[in-house]
Amino acid sequence: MSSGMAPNVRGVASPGSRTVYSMCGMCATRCPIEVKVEDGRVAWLQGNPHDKAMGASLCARGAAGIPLEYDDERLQTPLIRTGARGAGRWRRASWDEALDYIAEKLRETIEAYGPRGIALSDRGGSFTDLTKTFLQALGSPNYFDHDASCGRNAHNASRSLYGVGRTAITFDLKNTKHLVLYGRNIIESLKVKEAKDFMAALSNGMHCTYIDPRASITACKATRFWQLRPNSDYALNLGIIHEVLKQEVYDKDFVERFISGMDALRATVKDTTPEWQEQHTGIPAAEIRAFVKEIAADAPRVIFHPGWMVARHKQSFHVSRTALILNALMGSIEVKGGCVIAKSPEEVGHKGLKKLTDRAPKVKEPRVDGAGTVHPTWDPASGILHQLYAAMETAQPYGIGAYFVYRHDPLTSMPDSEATRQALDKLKLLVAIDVRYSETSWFADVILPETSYLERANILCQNNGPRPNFGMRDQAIAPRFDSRPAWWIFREILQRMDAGDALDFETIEEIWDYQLEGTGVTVAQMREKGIVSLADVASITPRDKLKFKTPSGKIEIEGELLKKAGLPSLPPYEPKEVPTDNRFYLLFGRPATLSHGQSLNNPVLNEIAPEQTLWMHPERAKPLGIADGEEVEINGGGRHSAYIKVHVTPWIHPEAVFMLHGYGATVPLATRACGLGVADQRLQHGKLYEFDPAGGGNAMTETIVTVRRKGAKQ
Ligand SMILES: Nc1nc2c(c(=O)[nH]1)N[C@H]1C(S)=C(S)[C@@H](COP(=O)(O)OP(=O)(O)OC[C@H]3O[C@@H](n4cnc5c(=O)[nH]c(N)nc54)[C@H](O)[C@@H]3O)O[C@H]1N2
Ligand SMILES: Nc1nc2c(c(=O)[nH]1)N[C@H]1C(S)=C(S)[C@@H](COP(=O)(O)OP(=O)(O)OC[C@H]3O[C@@H](n4cnc5c(=O)[nH]c(N)nc54)[C@H](O)[C@@H]3O)O[C@H]1N2
Ligand code: SF4
Ligand SMILES: [Mo]
Repeated sequence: MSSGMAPNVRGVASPGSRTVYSMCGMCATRCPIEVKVEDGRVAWLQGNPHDKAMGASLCARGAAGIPLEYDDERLQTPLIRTGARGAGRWRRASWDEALDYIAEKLRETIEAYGPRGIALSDRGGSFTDLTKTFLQALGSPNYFDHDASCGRNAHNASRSLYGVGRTAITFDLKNTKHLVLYGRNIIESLKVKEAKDFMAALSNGMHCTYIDPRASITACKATRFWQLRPNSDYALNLGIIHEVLKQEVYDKDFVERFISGMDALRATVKDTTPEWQEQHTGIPAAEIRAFVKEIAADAPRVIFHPGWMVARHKQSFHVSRTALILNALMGSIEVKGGCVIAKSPEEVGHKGLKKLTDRAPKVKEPRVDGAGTVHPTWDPASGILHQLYAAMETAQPYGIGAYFVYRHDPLTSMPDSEATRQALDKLKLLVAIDVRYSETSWFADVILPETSYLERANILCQNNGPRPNFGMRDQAIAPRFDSRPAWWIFREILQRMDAGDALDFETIEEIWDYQLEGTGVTVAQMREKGIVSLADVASITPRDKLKFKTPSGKIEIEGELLKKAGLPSLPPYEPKEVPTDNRFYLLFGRPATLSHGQSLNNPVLNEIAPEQTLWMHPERAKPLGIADGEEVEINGGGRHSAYIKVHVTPWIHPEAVFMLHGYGATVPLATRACGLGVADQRLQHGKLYEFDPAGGGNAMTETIVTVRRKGAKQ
């Protein structure tokens, strides 16, 4: 089995042409796609036209799936480390060798720490039924997703108010009249369908208020742009809520029937006037008053987007929370052009997919990060990743010996790579399952190559939403290298560990049959269009039937979770330090053509990648003697220094500098990306264990860096 195809993984090398419906894998949005295959090669990729919102569109990254497929600079065979961790010395291994090696180390881990000493993190989302089953079968509760450095604060904020996570609140952008975005750079940091709906809505006259310390492309499209001070959005929202209550433009019927805790809200915003917020955010009080009149006229078709992590600081949870409260005040919940709570198949009269996790015994051990117990506001379903690393460091509350990173690159995605590396180095076993050489895989003990998204099939996924559906990633072509799909890899490890039969399937079709049991949907139907929609029209619950999934059935401004956690439901705004001299907040973001750190080695995306520069306001550049286009030294926490070209522009707030994320890779085998640009995560010194206590997410935008001319004195 050391080379060629594993007997139970299909080879698809048939001559002639065919069309396969599948899912893009160039970012975690996983858009539905149509793949044209000619003589066993991918000839064309486009959006799946059977999904109306998608049409044939793809973004630049999606279209660059073909150059990734035919690039040889990706993982080709299992590798076992021979030198020191991170030194880049490897030996090629057969799958049997690599998997036996892993099983042996897992047994050592179990002996030292018990099964709970095994952890896994992945990219969250549609396919986690597989990874959760794998861990559950091994007997460990320690499944994590990537989200502590992404949208966790928004997620946990949503749970605390509405009783459902962030992805369960969807936005009817097409029909909205006013969209409010807090650093949600919707057309650069994009999802294809959402970006299309946004552009269509703008053409139909939608207002868009965009709030960001820097002007992104979305700012250029918006009807109003507020360049607020970094990390001050909570003050802004308290100011807006004050004015909404004062002008009495909230939906009184909705508030009366569906919100609990209005007294606490009134008390919190009593003095947070538009003038008060102006002191903190820099946004003129008169603008707040005008804005509130405008949204009152547009209500209830008004959406305050709770963001992804607006903007990744210690009160982010409350920024998202107050944005979600504003939606409730405007009565924009479960209305056309507002926020629609996602429906499960069961809620629209269908059976959902059968879960693989039901095939493994439940795990009773407590989670190592205390999510859901020590930290009641943190969703235990996927935890808070940095606390896993804290446990690797301290062996508290218990030790962690083995860690799988699957479709996840923490050395790029967690702040302070040095601290992350230090924690990972405590492990007995670090396994990376990836398709290319990530920073984390280079530091791992074993690298397992997964077949690319065009060469493999995944388990089916269930997408809850206004119109829930089942989606399929199907195999389009035969693998080019000695790689395997994830379901096969996890199955093989469980078999070597005698860990039950939860994943004992011979083919992906067998898994699909199991998942579809009782749904009335067949594999053939799934293959026909790639998606099976379970509702003809978007399901919006009428007000007289509306009930929220919280203990009280209402939107809970004061709820049990925060109370249990001993945290205030509406804390006062905490003003942040104002950095002066050569100190700046380091803000970051992404361009439309790159996905995090994974795209820069793609032959085409590398060619069109924007030059990474450091945006700086002229008022701050001048006293430092820094001119536009000059190379400067940027330093994070006095530890990590790098050189970067400055872009002097008034479109960044004077207190901050901004740079693109995803640069500064160090793996020599990824020759196009290696050494290109600066890694913001390495400048975020000390931020691995700094987080929002209520949401758990990392406080990355509180990073302060120093900047000086090359050769200037510190
Ligand atoms: N400093 C800083 N940190 C950040 C951010 C930032 O802007 N700045 N952004 C944050 C955000 S929003 C997020 S979501 C996270 C993202 O962090 P990650 O989830 O770690 O990043 P990704 O690039 O999505 O993908 C992770 C890995 O999946 C691999 N991969 C891609 N396709 C496949 C596949 O088909 N199979 C397998 N097995 N692996 C695959 C990629 O090669 C990559 O190594 O980073 C966060 N961290
Ligand atoms: N092209 C592309 N698209 C993507 C991704 C990708 O990697 N590439 N990743 C996907 C993922 S995983 C995610 S999470 C989303 C991320 O989507 P977003 O969160 O919308 O995107 P970012 O680019 O991380 O950040 C957007 C803006 O936040 C601003 N910001 C920084 N500090 C503050 C602040 O204090 N207040 C406010 N209001 N704004 C602030 C930054 O200046 C930046 O312009 O994008 C998704 N789409
Ligand atoms: S947004 Fe672009 S890269 Fe991401 S899944 Fe969709 S098409 Fe692919
Ligand atoms: Mo993200």
